Amino acid sequence: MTMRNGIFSLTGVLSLILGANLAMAGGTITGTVNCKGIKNPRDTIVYIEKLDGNFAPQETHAVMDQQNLVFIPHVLPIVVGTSVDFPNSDTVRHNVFSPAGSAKVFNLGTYDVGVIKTVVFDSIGEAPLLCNVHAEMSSFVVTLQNPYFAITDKAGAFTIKDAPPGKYTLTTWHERLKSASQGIEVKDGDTVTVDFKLKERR
Ligand SMILES: [Cu+2]
Repeated sequence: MTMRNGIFSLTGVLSLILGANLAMAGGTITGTVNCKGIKNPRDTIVYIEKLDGNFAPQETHAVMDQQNLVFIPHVLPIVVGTSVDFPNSDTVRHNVFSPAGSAKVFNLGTYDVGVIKTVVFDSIGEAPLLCNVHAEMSSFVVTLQNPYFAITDKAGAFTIKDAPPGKYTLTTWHERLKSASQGIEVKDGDTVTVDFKLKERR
């Protein structure tokens, strides 16, 4: 074998490996959420309901901040088992808690500016968050089975990348909109487009 052929075939092998890696990257799920009855569909979570296997919690803690008597973000989707930090970045004390019936029931007590408290969200479902000091404060942590989820922007757009190939149920969550589901099929290297029209919860 000549040197030239050697280099040529090495390039061939490399591109085969790279090609295989690209094919393993999964598919993209994208689309739009439209709604009736509320200003815009922002903060709708769109997620694959269930995938085979168990998924590791997120490696870095998720954060639900408190600033100017507002929880930031308003809606926080996470993978089950993930730790969420609740820093008090405000100028006043807060008492974060979730009411009975939440996927995770807890009460952090009243705590000072600069303090960070942490909660592990170990079961799937929604946990509304409230503050015992400020009735106007409200937000949600939504715990999901797997990391294939996205949250919509003001225009209702969402994209879930690198989803493993397969047939799934894609479902929505919004604090005021009725949940909806659609069957989808994800293929390697492909994009599936899904649009939802959501109505207000009754
Ligand atoms: Cu508060």
